This record gives sequence, structure tokens and C-alpha cells, in this order.
Amino acid sequence: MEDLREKYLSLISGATDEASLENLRVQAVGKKGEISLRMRSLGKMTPEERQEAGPALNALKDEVNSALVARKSSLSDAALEERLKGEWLDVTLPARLARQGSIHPISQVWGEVTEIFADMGFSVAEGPQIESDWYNFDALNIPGHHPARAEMDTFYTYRDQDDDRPPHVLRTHTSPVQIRSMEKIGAPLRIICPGRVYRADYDQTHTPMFHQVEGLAVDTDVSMANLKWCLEEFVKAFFEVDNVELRFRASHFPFTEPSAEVDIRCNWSGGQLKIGEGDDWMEILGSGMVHPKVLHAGGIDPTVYQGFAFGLGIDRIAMLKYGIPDLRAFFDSDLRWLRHYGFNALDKPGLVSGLSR
Ligand code: 2U9
Repeated sequence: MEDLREKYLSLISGATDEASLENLRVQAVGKKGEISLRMRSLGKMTPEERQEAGPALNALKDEVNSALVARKSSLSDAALEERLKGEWLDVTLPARLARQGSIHPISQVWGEVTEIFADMGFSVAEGPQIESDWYNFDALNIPGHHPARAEMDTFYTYRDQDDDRPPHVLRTHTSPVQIRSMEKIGAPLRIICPGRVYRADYDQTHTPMFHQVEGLAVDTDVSMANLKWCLEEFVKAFFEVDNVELRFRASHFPFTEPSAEVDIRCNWSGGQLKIGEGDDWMEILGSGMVHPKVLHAGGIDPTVYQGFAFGLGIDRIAMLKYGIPDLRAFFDSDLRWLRHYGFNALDKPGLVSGLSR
């Protein structure tokens, strides 16, 4: 019995994992274990032998069981210790990392423009970036032979050679959204359409994708005077100045008649732009009264309704307002640039809280 005791106590203390410990348990005190079989043989002993062997075997079984429990607990402590070493955590690290992302100046200005026109009762309309020839050109009074089609450096989608339908285009302006809105909502109507547009052009002031906001107001008593007031209010709010002077210069667009390009009085001296003072003029948008043919293409009766429309480049006014020199950097995804020119996501542009900080 002493041999058994020594054998199992030494095996148990040498076990290195819980699985081999379980094997030992079965081997010693399991149903057919060595100690259990010995206990079964008590029946065949004389009463004197049994009196001596019985308590000794019981004591041995208890001792082996205790040794198993103790070893099991020390093995699981060691396993936990090992796991915790791998799951090490430095609780002295700061709980929040510094601000990682920022709002891109284009998103910021998009939000600012939307906020200003929303306050004047304009809602936002959006539409597809891949447009039919009709929505992008014909409906806007730009027929097939019109030079504006060529001037717009259009990206065309591919058609098979035997397919004589006109190809779809990447929209060259957001104007198709206004046609779609006139069809869908009818008159009266007051919308702005911010979005991405595409033209095959690339230099310091042109990228093949850029952003526009166009506006459209249609009603029975709409005039250039309303257009002028809206644009003045917009420019004052956007550049955050109390006084601005606008200059409407006669121009030509196929979709408006009359048409005007709008300049603001400014001062460029010292390389810094000041709005509302000085002797310089800077063009910031195009506008006009919607051409009757265009109203008609949108399903609106031009003998009853008139409309004014305007268009401006978001990227361009973002550069002007925030002093960003090169348009191409907008789309480089350079983190240093984004951190420098980006805005805090929590500072949402608002007319009461402030457009920009
Ligand atoms: C409809 C009717 C009229 C939108 C207009 C302009 C003048 C204009 C340019 C500004 C800078 C484009 O981003 S830019 O290059 N836009 O000058 N846009 S009027 O006129 C419309 C549009 C839709 C149905």
C-alpha cells in the first residue's frame, strides 16, 4: 500500500496539465482504478485482515483525492497566470485617443451652403451621377450640335458600335437634378442641388471630378430681383461679413435667359482675400432666369411660371473662404493636409451656432 501511495503522489505532483491529471485520477480511483480494485478485494479478506486494510485503503483513497484536487487547482492557477501574461493591458494609457479624423473642407462648405439656403426655404435634391444625354443636355436647351457640349469636356460611357442610342454621360453639372425635380414635384419649387460633377480637365484650378451647388426657384411671380436678394444674402452669410457688393455682368448660358455672371467686390492685396471692400472684383457664380424651353422640358408651363437659377463651384468657394491654394490637394488624401485644413466633426455648421470656427 505504501508503494501505491508513493507512486500516485509522485505521479500527481509531476503532472503538467489537466488532461494527464484526469488520466491519473481514472487510473487510481476511477471505477476500475488500481485503488478501487484493491477496495473491492476487501470482501475476500478475513475479518482481521479487513479491519486493518479497510481504513488504510480509505485513508489512501482520501489522500490521493486531495492530492488530485490540490494539483488541479495549482495547474489551473498556472494556466490563468500564463493567459494573463498574454492579455497584458497598460491601464495608465489615456482612455481616449486624440481626434483622428476630420471633416473635409468640401463637406464643411457643402454643409454651410445647405444650411444657408435651407434657412431661405430651399430643400435639398439629389440625383444620379451617370445621366442620360437628354437630362444632361437636351432638356437644358443644349442640343446635339451646341458648342457647349464640346466645351463641357464630357466623359461618355461605352456603347457597342451597332448600338445607335446616345451614350449615357457622367453628369457635367447638377442641372439634370433640377429637371428631374420639376418633373417630380412641379411648381412652385425651391431647391438646391449639391453634388459631384465630372469634366475631362486637369490643372491647378480644374479636376476631372468637382462639386457644384445649383439652385432653382420656380413660382408665378419670380424675378431677377428675387435672385439678386437671395444671392446677396447667401454671400453675406457664407463669407460671414455684414456688407457685400455684387456686380451682375451680362453673360450667356443655354439654360437661362437673361443670364448673368456674378462678381463680388473684394481686396486681394497682400495675398489675402477680403470680401466686401477694395477695388477688385471676383467672379463667384453664374445665374439667370430659367429659359422657357427648360421649364417646358421639366413639365412646367412657362406662360404661367418663371424661375431663377444659379450655379457655383463648392471646391472653388472652399478655396476662397479657407485660403486653400491648390485644388488638386483636395483629392490627394494627404493626412497632413487633411489635419491642417479639416474641421472638427462636432462643430456642425449652423446659422445660430456659427457656420465655421
Ligand atoms: C435648370 C435651369 C437652370 C444653373 C446655372 C450657372 C448659371 C453657372 C457654373 C458656376 C461655376 C458652373 O461650377 S461652375 O463651373 N454655373 O454659371 N448654372 S445658371 O442653371 C439652371 C440649372 C438647371 C433646370
